[in-house]
This record gives sequence, C-alpha cells and structure tokens, in this order.
Amino acid sequence: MCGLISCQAIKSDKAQSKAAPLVSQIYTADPSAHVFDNKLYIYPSHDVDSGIASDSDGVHFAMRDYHVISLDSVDQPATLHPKALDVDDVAWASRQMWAPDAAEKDGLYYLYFPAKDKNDIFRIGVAVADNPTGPFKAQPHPIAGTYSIDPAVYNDNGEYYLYVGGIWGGQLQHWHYGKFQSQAKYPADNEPALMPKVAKLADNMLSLAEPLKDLILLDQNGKAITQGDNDKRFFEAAWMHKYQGRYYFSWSTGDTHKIVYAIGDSPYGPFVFQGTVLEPVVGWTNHHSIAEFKGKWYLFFHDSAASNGATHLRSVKMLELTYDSEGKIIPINAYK
Ligand code: FUB
Repeated sequence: MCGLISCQAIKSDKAQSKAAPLVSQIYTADPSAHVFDNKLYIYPSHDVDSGIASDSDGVHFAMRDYHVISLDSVDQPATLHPKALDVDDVAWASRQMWAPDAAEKDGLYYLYFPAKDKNDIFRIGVAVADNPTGPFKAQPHPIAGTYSIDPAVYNDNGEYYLYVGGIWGGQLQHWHYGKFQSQAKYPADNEPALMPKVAKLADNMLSLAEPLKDLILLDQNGKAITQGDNDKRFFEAAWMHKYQGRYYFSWSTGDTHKIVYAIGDSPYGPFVFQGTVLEPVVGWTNHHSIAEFKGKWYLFFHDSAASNGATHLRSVKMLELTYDSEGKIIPINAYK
C-alpha cells in the first residue's frame, strides 16, 4: 500500500496530460464546479508552498485563501478572480483552508469550506456573497454540528444537502457519536468502512436542518463496503450529481488514488458501487467534481504534473465525461 510520502500514483515524467491547467498564475486543487446563470464557476483550493514537511495528516496542505475560476465557454480561457476569502478573515479558523464548495439560493452565494479551528479540529464554515466570485463574508462560527473536511453541497430542486468527510488528515476517524475523541478509531478491515456524512441544510443555508448521519455505500452484493477494501472505501472528496433521474455519489479512494462512484435513488442513499470515474493522476491526491455545462458533462480534477509531481502543488483541469446507454460513467484516464 502507498503511504502519503513514499508513493505517487503516477510519476510526472510518465504523464502526457490530455488536459492543460485551467489557470497557471497560481496552483489550484479540489475543484467544485457549478453553473450559475449559464456560466461555469469553479471553487478550488489555492495550493501554496509553505515549506512545511509532509506527513500522513497532510500538514503540508497549508492553504490560506480561496480564488474562484470562471468560464463563459469551454473554448475560451478561464478567468482567475481576485481573492474571495482569506483565513485571516475567518474568526474561528486557524489554518488549512482545504477543499471548498459553493451553492446559490435566492441570489446569494454561499461558500462552504473546511478549516482547522483554534483547537486544530476541522470544522465546516460558510461565507456569503452577493455574487458568485465573492468576496465572501464568513460567519463568525463554524456551522454547528459539522466536522471533518471536503464539504459538497447538492441542490436537489431547492432542497440543499451537505456531504462531508475524510479519513486520515480529514479526522473522520476521531468522530464517534457526534463527539471528537483524541484517540483515532478505525473499524477492522472486515467491518463496514467509515462512511461519509450527509445532512440537509436549513432554509437559511447557514446551519444544518438535522444532525449529520452516515451515507451508506454498498458493494455490488448489497453489503456495506468494508474498511479493508481500499479500492472502494470512502477516503475523501465527496461529490453528488444527478443523471437521468438517478443520484451519483462519487469520492476519492485516497491511498489507491482513484475517483469511484455509486448510484442511489435518494440524496440520502444508500448507494451501490459502480466503478471508476478517474484513474490515478500525477500526485498523491485525487479530487474531482462533475457538472453539466451547455449540454455536455465534464469532470473537473487536479494533478501535480505542472509542479513535476509536488503533491501539494496541484493544477485544476477539466475533461469531457460520457456515459454509456445504461448510465454507467465511461472511466477517464487523464493521460491516455
Ligand atoms: O487539498 C487538501 C486536501 O487534499 C483535500 O481536502 C482533499 O480532498 C485532498 O485533495
């Protein structure tokens, strides 16, 4: 099995990318894509070289702010917008502004982001703007009842669902019965894996309407995916989209470096495993989103090809995503 320091999924010198970075002024990662008013907006992390040595908790991902990327059409260059939010403007946050997402409701835009609080515990915050690119104004406290990382917000006809979670550095293994335990606890390899969490957002988009609960991911035999099934079990990078009336939940397998997906009939699941969306990319992390724009579907992802494989210096890219006649995603290899 690969470790965070010792293994990269694909070496940069073997990778001929099919896609170019959307922007090259800064390093960007963890793209969450949405279409607002017929324009594509991507909410990424902003990778920086902090000089912090890497560890398996990802302390070298020391991001401090967010910038939004937008595209009027896929044939035109992307626009990188000015800073949308800085950690110094978030009263409760201390460090590590990781993968964000955004949602629109009634003309306001909500940026959801994970950051470590003053006790070094990851929480999910929310910041509000009157336009999609910000600047966003952060709420004074994290969203009550939230924890871990990688928020993804899915708008299902005006009902908004928040998905969160990540193991290892994402701290999900420290949460039991809604309480943070300093001792990490993982299920045994043959037990159900730690599952991502879901809750509906309240009407004000600033709080949860209900406590976070497990989003159940099943294998093709209807059994919960087990902790030892590293090729399938949830690691981080939750995303939800709907295709032809069915809900597609996708995620990163972490130490096996894939983006995989499962299909369900409700935003709450359960979801049945289907297969791979994206093969491993250059760098350790794999993180994505999926959105429809002007009649075509696209996969948004990142890799470290432009930084010669530096895991914490990634670039956001996009490729068209297609389905077969039964709605199965045709797996993407970003290099072949
Ligand atoms: O960018 C920091 C972390 O790396 C994200 O939160 C994870 O999903 C992984 O991409």
